[in-house]
Amino acid sequence: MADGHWTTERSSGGLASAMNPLLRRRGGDWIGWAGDRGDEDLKERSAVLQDWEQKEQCFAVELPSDVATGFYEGYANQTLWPVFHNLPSQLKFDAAAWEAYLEANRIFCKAVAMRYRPDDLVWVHDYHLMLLPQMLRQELPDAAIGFFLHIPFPASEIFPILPRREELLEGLLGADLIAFQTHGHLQQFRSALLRVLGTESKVAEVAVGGRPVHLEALPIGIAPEEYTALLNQDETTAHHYADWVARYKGQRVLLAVDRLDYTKGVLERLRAYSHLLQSSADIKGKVALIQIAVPTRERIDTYQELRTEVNRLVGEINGRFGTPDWTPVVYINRSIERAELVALYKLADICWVGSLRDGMNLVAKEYVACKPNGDGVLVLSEFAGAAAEMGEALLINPYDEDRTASTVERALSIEQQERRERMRALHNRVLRNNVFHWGDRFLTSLEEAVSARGHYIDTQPKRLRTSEIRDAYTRASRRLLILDYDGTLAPFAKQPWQAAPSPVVLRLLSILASEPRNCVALTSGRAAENLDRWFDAIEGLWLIAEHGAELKPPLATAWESLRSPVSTDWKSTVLPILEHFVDRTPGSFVEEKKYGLVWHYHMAEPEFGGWLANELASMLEAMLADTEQRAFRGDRTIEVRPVWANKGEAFERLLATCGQRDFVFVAGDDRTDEDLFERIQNGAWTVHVGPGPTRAAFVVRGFEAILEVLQMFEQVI
Ligand code: GDG
Repeated sequence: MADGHWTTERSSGGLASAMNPLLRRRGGDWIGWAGDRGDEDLKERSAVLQDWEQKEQCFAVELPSDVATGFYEGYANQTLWPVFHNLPSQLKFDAAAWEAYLEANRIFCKAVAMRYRPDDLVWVHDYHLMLLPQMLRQELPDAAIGFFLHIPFPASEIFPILPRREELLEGLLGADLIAFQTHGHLQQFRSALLRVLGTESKVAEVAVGGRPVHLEALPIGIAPEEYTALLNQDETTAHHYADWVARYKGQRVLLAVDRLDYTKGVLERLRAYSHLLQSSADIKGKVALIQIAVPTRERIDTYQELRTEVNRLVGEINGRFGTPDWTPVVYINRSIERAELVALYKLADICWVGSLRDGMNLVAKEYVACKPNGDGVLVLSEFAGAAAEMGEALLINPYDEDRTASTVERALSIEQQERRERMRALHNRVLRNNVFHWGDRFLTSLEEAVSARGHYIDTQPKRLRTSEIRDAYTRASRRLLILDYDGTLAPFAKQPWQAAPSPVVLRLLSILASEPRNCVALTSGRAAENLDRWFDAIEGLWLIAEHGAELKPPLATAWESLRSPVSTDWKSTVLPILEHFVDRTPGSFVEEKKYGLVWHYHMAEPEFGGWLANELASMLEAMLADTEQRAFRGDRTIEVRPVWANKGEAFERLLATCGQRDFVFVAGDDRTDEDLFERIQNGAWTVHVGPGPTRAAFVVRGFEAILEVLQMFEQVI
């Protein structure tokens, strides 16, 4: 409401700044919340909104007042916002606000479904609507749904703090594409999936049931011409600029533009500035910090407190250092016109972005766009997403106030040539990676993700048909059979030593291995001694131990390692961690093998064991990132071993001796067998035992089905 009448205006936040030019150029409907209704004249309000529908293709979603408050000021901005910015001390949670968030997402879902037409692309924006992708998936199963997170994704130790974390992740996984501002945020999301849901993912994809969800890092850009046009041709901008050049004559201008939000580091900046004025006597009277702080979320206490504290600090600095002809901080606590903003960008010698954490930060890019000649320095927080692609800026840790002050001092005295080289590199990149490029990439990735669904379904495994495989086996003259042991030829036992092979398995292996047309290999994650004890007596059988780390050809007396020499120094670091988890998880234990260490939790309370396994897996993932070892999840196990120790590598070695084969049968039940399925070309009978995602061509329900197939082979003469 303004002067008793309803008005509409485009908001000045980052999302609006990015999407407006994109929508203008590409078209599309914008469906968004129209803001609080209050109790005012609703007829007039509806008329204004209808006008926007017709003229701007902006469709208002109305939220009842209590829902709006719980949703926006509650769960979105007091629970999600602080946690996603790694500032959990600011978190406030209230179950009623969560219900409102849920309800607001439902209302959005209805609004989208109502406007949806087949072949539309639905693009959901930001943390307010994290449940919407899944809700839409239920309502519109075939729709193309993309989600972009404008803010950062929190660190994996912080995300689990979030009340209702599972629902949020599941909500997002309804999308075909989930995109983030940086690779770092994407990695954090993957860690959260692992830690909270126990869901493993690949760098760019996670499988949800029979559906692939694509993951991508797509840093947002700006529409540079919206700034350069004002910079070069706008009279108002030119006026402001001329006025201010005269006004700030003899002073260097430092500029800061932020929503007045605690994540933007306004207080930290003011303190660093105070430090600078204190420590560099010759700077006094020669610099001015212009701080634009746009009011935001003013109904939330923390924001009111921030405003009070900023007012106090500005007063303190000006009171302490100011003179009758010099104001050290020019503080503007309202939104200004774009023309004024551009004039300020043009004027400023330094733009100071001090976010404590930020998805991207468009101000950094807008400033750079307004410096075509390279005259200006960007001082940028390393915790803003923008830092990932703006390495030529002078980077700061905004929490380190005296070092930040030194960097700003350096920015004031940087050599012209260096300044221009840095700024020109930034300028070219900002122009190239603009918002249109970002939008096109998002929509193209979404389309690709949707078309990959078909391929995904085509590559889903089929049920194994015994008659077909019998014919193929019978016809073949050079056969290769590779069989996993635990879970594939025998049921899982609670303790590894309880899983001794049954007489049936021993007989089948002996008969099949003695058939001259066959080359038969038993692969296992078990240690070599264990396989020797059970299977050494079977003539003609290849043995592959520790997932492919070691191999023993028929009749050989010694095992061959796939790599040598092999260092196992890493065990001394990993073992204490696994032992710590044994202490925390009654019923679990550690198995030490030659190449690997395994934490088994079959006998632990399943939910508790699974929960700690998620924690262990993500801890090991981070710890082992730069090493040759990885943590692999098996059936209620977590195993640490070298990456090269896999069944796929052993397969190559096997082929080198057995030669090419016209019938290849590979059966396995867990993750380690997937390496093999992946390596083997089309035409092979790759069979996955049990439920769960797989790259195998066929599936069977349990180990009994594999024994039936082997019995059928046995009967073929
Ligand atoms: C979120 C993420 C991410 C500011 N003051 C005025 C004004 N602005 C404009 C700026 C800029 C935008 O507001 C602020 O964008 P940011 O990126 O800095 O931050 P958020 O609002 O927090 O946005 C952020 C962004 O989404 C996009 O994905 O970068 O990390 O938090 O465009 O110019 N505009 C006008 N007057 C002002 O006084 N006209």
